[in-house]
Amino acid sequence: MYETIKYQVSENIGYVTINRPKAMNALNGQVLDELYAAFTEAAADEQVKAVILTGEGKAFVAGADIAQMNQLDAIEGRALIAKGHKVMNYMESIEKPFIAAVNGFALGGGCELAMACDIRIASEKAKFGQPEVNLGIIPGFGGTQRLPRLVGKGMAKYMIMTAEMIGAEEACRIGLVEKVVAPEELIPACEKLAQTIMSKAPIAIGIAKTTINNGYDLDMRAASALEIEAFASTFASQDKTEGMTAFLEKKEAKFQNK
Ligand code: DAK
Repeated sequence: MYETIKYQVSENIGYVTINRPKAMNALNGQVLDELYAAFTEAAADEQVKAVILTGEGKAFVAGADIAQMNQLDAIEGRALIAKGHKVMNYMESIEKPFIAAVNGFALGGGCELAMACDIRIASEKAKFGQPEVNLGIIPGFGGTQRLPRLVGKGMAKYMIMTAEMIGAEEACRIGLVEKVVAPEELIPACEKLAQTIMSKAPIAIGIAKTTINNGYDLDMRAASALEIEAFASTFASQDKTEGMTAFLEKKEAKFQNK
């Protein structure tokens, strides 16, 4: 059904793999459309409780498709860029955890796609960069905004203005990824992380994700008000009763997503 990505569900995890290895999984309009469709499937599927996003071959995603971008006029370019924003904003709005399994090059739009995930685990072979200024453009899929929010303004400017590629360990040191593992450990480490998160109360996980995302750009007072209401809504869930009762009865909680 999909041509540029692979999507499968196994043991409550939706696996999305960008599958254009000959073009280093570069993002063209079709990839973005198919990612949006797969994320919509994952969001609607009650069996899916977490998503792992990765790339086939030696790249995670080596950026927007330069061959396609080169053909576009300003109006068409604007449409492509709007499509990218739509996909990445959507990932942040879905109340399920998205884990980026960064297997190789995550450049330009690829680094931006990884940043739109909730948590990033990188293979020791991964490389990150925002090389847009080499092409006479700037990051266009949220990189000027998400990168400084993750690594600080100075480091974001360093990466964007130099176009320098950094390795996985450096990416971890600056806060761009949360963990670095051996290549063969990448998917197992992401699965273990997904299983840990899936063992918690799903409603609380979803509300935590959206409260962090929605509150991040507000001032502290408005963000605190948001947290109060979000917190209160967890008290309406049966999972809250289950979690607290199980603790007091020294039992394991069995969450129902209710
Ligand atoms: N787009 C299209 N093809 C790509 C590609 C890309 N981003 N990256 C690699 N490829 C293709 C290569 O052209 C090559 O194709 P063939 O020659 O085999 O046909 C094949 O993948 C293998 O690549 P290499 O031969 O270069 O492989 P290497 O191992 O030597 O090098 C590399 C791997 C990832 C370091 C290198 O390929 C590279 O530097 N790639 C480009 C990285 C890059 O600059 N990415 C783009 C960043 S800019 C916008 C929308 C979006 C954006 C901006 C504006 N609007 C519409 C306005 C976002 C922009 C970006 O993401």
